[in-house]
Amino acid sequence: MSIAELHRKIEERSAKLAVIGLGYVGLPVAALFAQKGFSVSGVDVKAERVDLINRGISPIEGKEPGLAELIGGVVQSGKLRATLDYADLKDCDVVLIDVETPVNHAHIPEYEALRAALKSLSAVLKNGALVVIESTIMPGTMHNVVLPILEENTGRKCGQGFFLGNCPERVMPGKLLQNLAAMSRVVGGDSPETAAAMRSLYSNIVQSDLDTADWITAELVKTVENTYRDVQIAFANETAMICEALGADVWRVRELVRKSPGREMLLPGAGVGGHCIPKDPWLLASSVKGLDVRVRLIPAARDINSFMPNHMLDLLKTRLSSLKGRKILVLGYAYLEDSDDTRDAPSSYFIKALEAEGAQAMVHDPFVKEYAGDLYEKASGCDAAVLMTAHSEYRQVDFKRLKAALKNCLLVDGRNFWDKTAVMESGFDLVRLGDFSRQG
Ligand code: SAJ
Repeated sequence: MSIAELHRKIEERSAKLAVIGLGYVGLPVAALFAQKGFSVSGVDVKAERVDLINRGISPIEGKEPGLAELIGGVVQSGKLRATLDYADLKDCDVVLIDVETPVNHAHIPEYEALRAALKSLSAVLKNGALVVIESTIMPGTMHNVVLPILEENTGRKCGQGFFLGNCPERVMPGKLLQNLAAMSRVVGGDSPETAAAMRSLYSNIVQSDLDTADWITAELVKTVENTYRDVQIAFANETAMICEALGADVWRVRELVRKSPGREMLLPGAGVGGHCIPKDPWLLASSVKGLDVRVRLIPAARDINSFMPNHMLDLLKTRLSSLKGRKILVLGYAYLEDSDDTRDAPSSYFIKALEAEGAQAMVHDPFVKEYAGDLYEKASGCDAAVLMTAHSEYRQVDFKRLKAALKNCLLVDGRNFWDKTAVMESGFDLVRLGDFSRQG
């Protein structure tokens, strides 16, 4: 099948689609294309996930508006079917790949899942089919990893026996369907014709810009946009620590800095977690390993942001000289406010640091089952409370009850969350990240 024929089938929506990896990216994408009338086969390695989907049940935790209903509808209509078996993809014209692409402790990208998916797909890939990598990958991966695996394992040439694209996803937990429809995407093709066919495909589910590009540009856009955010957050965090040292209030400084045009200073905080921001800078930095360019700012920003949970311990120790034998109430475990997503959560590092000092962490999080429960019961007998995640529920804290429960009226605020006057008038000793001003 030529790219022109494939393009036509896409336009007619007669092209059979497949999505490999039915996680928080792949499953919503598969369901959205199915809703548009495409026949979609989804492949995953987890049997229980496949079974849930085929029963019309969403396996994705957390509040994702509209997703459960969408999945139920497209499974019921027979447009979406999940399977463990790659053989079910043999008639597919387009295959999207949404498998995990983690980095290891040495910050090197690990592509086991990607390699396995590509090899299994190669064994059944239809002649002339289009393969699109949606996972976030290190710039250069399309040319140096994906292309060789497909050509070697199919025995066919890219651009003739199959077509190949990169279309990085832009999603955010809690807004999966909304972001997929609303956010622009880069469609990187092996040729302009392939990129045009990809635009035609994605125009079914994306209502925003679809910008055509080559592979390296598409790979760079995704990793650069998240690295940009990480560096911006690191700047805010380092400024917060400077303000502490100078007895200033970073929140007031930030408010006035932002009055200057183009100074959109981000928020200092107790740490930077999640599935994207802590990982993607390493994918970008690794892309030039061994080449004649020194990458200094990106690792330095990661170092600052990774330090913030330890800095929260430093703030605690400005009041409690020794933490040994202390009980500390940790408010928030999820990496993001009003989310149950705990991937790479700053609180996990903060708790490890507490325990290394011989303290005990009493963790509360209304969104994380393991840590839900009565906040004041958990506070009972604790030497301090430390706010790590800005869950809205913590706006309703009854300071009188909290004060009665705690052994010490000590609060550490890692997210500029509470009004400092109100808290101090409630009789608390309040330590605020970034604010060592006299009234702070
Ligand atoms: N954080 C700060 N200060 C800030 C912003 C965030 O400390 O000013 C912390 C958060 O507490 C969290 C971490 O950084 O622990 C990440 O927060 P995030 O707002 O970046 O949320 P994520 O991780 O869901 O990022 C995703 C990314 N989207 C994609 O990868 C497609 C990111 O590029 C988006 O900017 C972000 O969603 C968004 O806000 O949409």
